[in-house]
Amino acid sequence: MMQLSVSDDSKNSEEPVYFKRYTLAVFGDSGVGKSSIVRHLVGEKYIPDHVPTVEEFYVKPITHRNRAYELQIIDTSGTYEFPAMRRIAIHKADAAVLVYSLDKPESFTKLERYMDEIESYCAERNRRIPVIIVSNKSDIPNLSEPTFVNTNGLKISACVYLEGKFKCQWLATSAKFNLNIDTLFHKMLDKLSPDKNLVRKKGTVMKCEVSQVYRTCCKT
Ligand SMILES: Nc1nc2c(ncn2[C@@H]2O[C@H](COP(=O)(O)OP(=O)(O)O)[C@@H](O)[C@H]2O)c(=O)[nH]1
Ligand SMILES: [Mg+2]
Repeated sequence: MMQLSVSDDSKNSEEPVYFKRYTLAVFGDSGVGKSSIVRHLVGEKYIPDHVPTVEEFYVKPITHRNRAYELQIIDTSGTYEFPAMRRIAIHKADAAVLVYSLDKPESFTKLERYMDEIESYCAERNRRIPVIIVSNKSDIPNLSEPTFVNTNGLKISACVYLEGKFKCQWLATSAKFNLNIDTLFHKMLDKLSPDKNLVRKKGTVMKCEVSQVYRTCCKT
């Protein structure tokens, strides 16, 4: 007689189990490399041409300190045409990445505007979110970070200036050569993880479908 075996789907489920999901919003002037940074993280090819973004949404499973996380990343347009979309992105975000690049000096001065928006929109909901400032395209030769003179008359780097002014971390990256891209997202997870010093014992890693990358795209 044929035997029927009943499988328990809940036990064999292929659904990944995450310790936590976080939404990150990436802001910065158009052309600084926001999409290239995010594309690199999710394993997509580097595109040498600039393809303007309206807003794209990526989901990236990532293992950090032996725990599986899901990052939901909002890649924004970088123009001032879409203030309502930016406001929604800030409200959704658990953290923000602000990008500038050395080949576009005006992108550095625009950081302040993004920072003001983040602070005022977050204040509406009585919250603060961690921000990391990124200097992208660090591979381009003969371009240097701006320098500033502080109140004591000492010359300080952009990194010290930004960390002092906005009280947030700074990182130099190259999306073209994959320099510091993973570090950026791990630094952010360190800021977001409530108990970052708690490392799981070997062999208790949570399940994470690292190969799976979903992407939805919204274009006008
Ligand atoms: N040299 C160099 N070029 C980059 C880097 N990241 C992006 N780019 C180039 O800069 C342009 C704009 O990049 P994109 O990611 O579309 O910028 P976005 O508008 O901020 O999303 C493209 O031509 C990219 O190939 C980088 O790290 N180094
Ligand atoms: Mg883009």
